Amino acid sequence: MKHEKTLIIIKPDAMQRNLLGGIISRFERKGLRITGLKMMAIDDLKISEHYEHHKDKPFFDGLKKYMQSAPVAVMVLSGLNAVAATRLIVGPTKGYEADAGSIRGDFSMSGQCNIVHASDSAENAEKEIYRFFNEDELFEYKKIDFEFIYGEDEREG
Ligand code: 3AN
Repeated sequence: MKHEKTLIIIKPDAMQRNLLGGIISRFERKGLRITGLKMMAIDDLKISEHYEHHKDKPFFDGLKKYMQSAPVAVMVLSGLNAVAATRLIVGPTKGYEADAGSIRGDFSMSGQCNIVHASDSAENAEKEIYRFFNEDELFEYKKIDFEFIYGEDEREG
């Protein structure tokens, strides 16, 4: 296990349904550190890069339309094992299959409108972070709660 960064997109359905603050709060209270945070409209190029693995799927056009239907909020979170820890908070792709207590389990009934994106590996997180953020929009800082979030041997690495 090591300290990692992960990319979150708070999607148009969450923005429209006034869930932004509540979602950010779930990540904060878990102990993840917010390293970057902003709103943006996702352009065609970013959609095609980000959903490359879905570009031949029948739902791609609908997915693109949905992702461009309102601005999104993008976040970079950091912490120990942050990629996997964040995916647990988010839940599996289909909201109607997600466990209660997860973001998708609590707020989504859909496989498309599923509230948030979270990177699925440290390698993809690295690519996704630099797709959405410039270096000067990311902040490395020591949080005063760090020593209460982690045990002594978990603070390095
Ligand atoms: P996840 O977001 O859980 O990693 P992916 O990468 O398979 O899931 O899918 C990316 C996004 O594509 C999903 N978050 C969802 O918005 C959309 N999507 C995935 N599968 C479907 C589907 N069968 N129908 C419509 N949209 C889908």
